[in-house]
Amino acid sequence: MADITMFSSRTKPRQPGSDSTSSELGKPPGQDMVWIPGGTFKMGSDQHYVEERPVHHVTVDGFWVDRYPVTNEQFARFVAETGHVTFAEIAPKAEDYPGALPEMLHPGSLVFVQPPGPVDLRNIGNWWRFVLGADWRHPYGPDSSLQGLDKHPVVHIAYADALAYAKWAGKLLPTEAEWEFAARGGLDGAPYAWGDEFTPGGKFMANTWQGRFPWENLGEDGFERTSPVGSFPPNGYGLYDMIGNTWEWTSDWYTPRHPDEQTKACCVPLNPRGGRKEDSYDPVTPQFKIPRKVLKGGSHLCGPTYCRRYRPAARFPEPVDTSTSHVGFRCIVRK
Ligand SMILES: [Ca+2]
Ligand SMILES: [Ca+2]
Ligand SMILES: [Cu+2]
Repeated sequence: MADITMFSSRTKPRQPGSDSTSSELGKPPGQDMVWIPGGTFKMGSDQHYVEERPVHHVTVDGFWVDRYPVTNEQFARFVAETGHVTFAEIAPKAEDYPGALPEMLHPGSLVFVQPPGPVDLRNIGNWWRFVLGADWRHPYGPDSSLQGLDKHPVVHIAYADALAYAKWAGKLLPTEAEWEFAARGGLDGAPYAWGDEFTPGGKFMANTWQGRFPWENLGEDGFERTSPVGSFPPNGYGLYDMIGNTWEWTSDWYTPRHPDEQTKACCVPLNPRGGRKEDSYDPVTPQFKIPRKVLKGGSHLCGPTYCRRYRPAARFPEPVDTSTSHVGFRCIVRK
């Protein structure tokens, strides 16, 4: 274990450009992008959900990251220029979904629908509905619109949609390690992106859920659903909404746990890229060969009474064909 002591347990947030001069870095490759200096950090957590274990050291190179999640306004510009049609706007093919009910083989997406009273928390169907006609322009269903939501993160985005946007913007999607390093804001090992307490001094630091999930939505943080990006304080790197508001896609295939800690500094993973595609299928439904990517950051639906995933270490497997009212993304650019 001796070699591991060379990593300090709590590195101070390094300021952008601290390990490169600004002339070396050049101008940000896009508007509202922040330079994240590379470094070695403790990825994962041993204190929360099993899939976050074990804590292990990882090194990532520096990269640029979007200061905010991609907004409806930005996504609209992409669609206007490219004519991109999102996954949720295309009817699923029957042959891809053996056993699917014919009435479900229409364009649609998963929308959170708040039940009127307490429900069985083991059945996510009690609050997730596949709503026909729900898509990024109609986030709550066919009768809804983007009115007043320009600055909200875009939602109902399947993995391919996030990827298409990133390509158009000349960017990439982050790996889980890059995303988590950025979310920690330099506070290596802290449970929250802002420190040791969920609501320091009673202050809400991210758009999460207050009340008894999923039927009591108190909105004490000011928002019952998504919020305009930048509504909560930034982390140590100046990034907004990493935690809460919407989950964010990463490029890594999901693994149910992290690799073991390497006890020699030589062998600490550098820029890890997650698991293998064929290992990412849901073991509960082996008949569906839909690979799953890692989501990070939690959403406005995460709250202490149901899901405590409003932390940098938290992770969730999302099938690439799934879009919902609480998943969006942001992009990076590697040097
Ligand atoms: Ca909220
Ligand atoms: Ca987020
Ligand atoms: Cu959650």
